[in-house]
Formats: sequence, C-alpha cells, structure tokens
Amino acid sequence: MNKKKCLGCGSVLQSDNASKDGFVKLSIYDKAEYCERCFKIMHYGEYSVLDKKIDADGIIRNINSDNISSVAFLVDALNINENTKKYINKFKNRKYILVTKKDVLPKSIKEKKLIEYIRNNVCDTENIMCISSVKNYNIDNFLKRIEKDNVRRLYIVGFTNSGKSTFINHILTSQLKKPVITTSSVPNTTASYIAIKLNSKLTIVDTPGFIDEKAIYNFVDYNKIIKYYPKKEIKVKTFQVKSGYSVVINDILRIENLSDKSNSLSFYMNDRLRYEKLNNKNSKLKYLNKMEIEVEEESDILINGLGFIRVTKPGKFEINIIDTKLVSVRKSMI
Ligand SMILES: Nc1nc2c(ncn2[C@@H]2O[C@H](COP(=O)(O)OP(=O)(O)OP(=O)(O)O)[C@@H](O)[C@H]2O)c(=O)[nH]1
Ligand SMILES: [Mg+2]
Repeated sequence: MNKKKCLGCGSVLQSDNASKDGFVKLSIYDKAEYCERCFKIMHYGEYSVLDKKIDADGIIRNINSDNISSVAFLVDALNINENTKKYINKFKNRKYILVTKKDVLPKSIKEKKLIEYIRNNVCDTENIMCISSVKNYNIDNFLKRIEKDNVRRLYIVGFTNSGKSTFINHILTSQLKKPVITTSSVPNTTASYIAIKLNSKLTIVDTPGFIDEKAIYNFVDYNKIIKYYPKKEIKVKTFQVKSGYSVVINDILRIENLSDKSNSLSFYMNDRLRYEKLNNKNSKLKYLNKMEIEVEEESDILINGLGFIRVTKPGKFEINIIDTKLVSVRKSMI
C-alpha cells in the first residue's frame, strides 16, 4: 500500500499512536493532508516536541550517495560555529551555502565580509550567498544561479531552525503555488524528506534539520526559545564594562569583566531581551554554571542559539550561564 505522507512535515500519516509522529485521528485519516501536530502548529500556534530522533548521519549518507544532486546548506547568520563547519564539510555533492535571515542582521554587518569569513573559516567555495525569505532578498538570484548550473535535484539541508522550510515555502509562493510546508520557531519541525517538483527541470527536497547538541534549545523550555530569537533587524547593544562589572541577560547569562581594564561588549542578539549592567555587589545569576574565558582582541564570544558578543580588547571574563556547552570563542566575524 502506498503510504500517505503529511504535507507539512513529511511524516507517514498513521492513526495507531497519538504520541508518535504523523498521527491523525482514524475518523479523518482518509481526508487528512496534515498530521495533528502540523495542524496544531499552523492553526493554533501550538508547539509539541516531535517524538523522533533525527538521524543526521543517515541523511548525510543518503544525500551523498545521490551524487547527481546538489545541496543547499542553510546557515543562520547569527550562529556560525565549529559545528557548522563540521557538518557542511560532510557533504560531498556540489554545494551552495545560503546564509539565512539576512533581515535580522544589523546593517553594520557587511555581506561581503560575512561571505569572506565563511570562505576562509568554514568552507572554501565560491557558492556562498546571503538570503532572506521574509524580505525576499537574493532568492531569485539563487534560483537563476542553480538554473545556470543545471541543477535538477536540490536538497535543502542544515541545522534545525535555519529556515529551510520557510525558504521552500517562499519559493512556492513566488511561483504562485501554495506554501504547504509547516514552519515554526521551535526545533525539529520537519520530520522527514519532502520532495517538491517545482517545474519540469527542478525538484527541491526539504529535510529534517540537524540538532546541534550545544545549542540553547536543548537547555530551555520551548516557550522561551520563541522569545529569544530576534524577529526584526537587531539593534546592537554595546556596553563599556569596567573591571568587576557584569552584563546580565534575562535568566540566561551573566558575563563579568575579570581584567583590570574596561572593555567594550557588543551584543549581536535579540535587543528585546532584558540587558542589565551590574556591579559585584549584585549577585544575580551567580548561581548558574560558571566558567572563565580569555579572549584576544577582536573576538566573538558565541552563545550558541542566541547570537554572539563582540569584544574589542583582549580580556578575561567570568561567565555564568544555563549550560557552559553554549559558549565558544572565535576570531571576530565582522
Ligand atoms: N527573520 C527571519 N526569520 C526567518 C527567516 N526564515 C525563517 N525564519 C524563521 O525561522 C524559524 C524556523 O524556520 P523553519 O523554516 O521552520 O526552519 P527549518 O530549518 O525548516 O527547521 P526544521 O524543520 O526544524 O529543520 C521560523 O520561526 C521562521 O519564521 C528569514 O528569512 N527571516
Ligand atoms: Mg523545516
């Protein structure tokens, strides 16, 4: 029997187990196009966790064995880290790197510099572009590019929440087709492959996002995640932080300057979070996990899933955070 699949997440529809992916009530199975989870996300904005582990290695093996296909690896511009590099370089097919959500990046981040950073530090290729599905930025150029390269089958891959399904929906809308795929701001929305034939030449395949085990969504409630991610262009918050002073963000992070000199910290993350500058007498969030880091001049401290903090001078910091796995340091991207 041909198995019927959910249009929104790609799961095989089933009426046997309400807690497994693809569930629909038996009474509506015959006419259902979407599983219950997708229906609830689309119509009520309700989120539920997908009861399925994404087999990243299986997906990569599968796509690599299809050597006539190409891959578009979507990366969220605010969260480029060592894992991004590791995963991009696992793909052996012809690949394009699309830096997504350009609309939330502050204008001060120059596209050319970002692309150069990726080429030098993540993957050495000429095929890097910045896009925004929300603002319809550069997507036509990308489609022209793959047409020129004669791409017939394109897998859209990347970490969860990088905007893969939104990107495909946007392309569908621009071709006057119905945007059918479920998207959401919680992780693990797409559950399986969703192949969509765009025209006689090109098929695009949506895939489940990889889980970055060091990202913030592993450590906090999903209701909070929705609030953490910026929805509009970020207004960078910059603080001059004297020795012994800290910046505290919501109930996530406290960063204290341990050097004897003052330093400048610029936060490339949601400006709607609550930022407070405190001195030592205030012990807010000191109970969280503690770590110390030293940075060179012009470094970024990455808070995986939230964005990054640009530091101008060499310095030493104490960080209190919900999990120390979230933190890493890189040479400044911008
Ligand atoms: N500001 C902005 N937000 C975007 C853009 N593209 C996607 N998003 C948001 O990013 C979140 C994740 O989008 P999805 O398309 O569901 O991400 P995905 O990569 O398909 O995620 P998985 O299916 O879990 O792998 C949603 O809240 C989208 O609205 C964009 O261009 N700009
Ligand atoms: Mg998706």
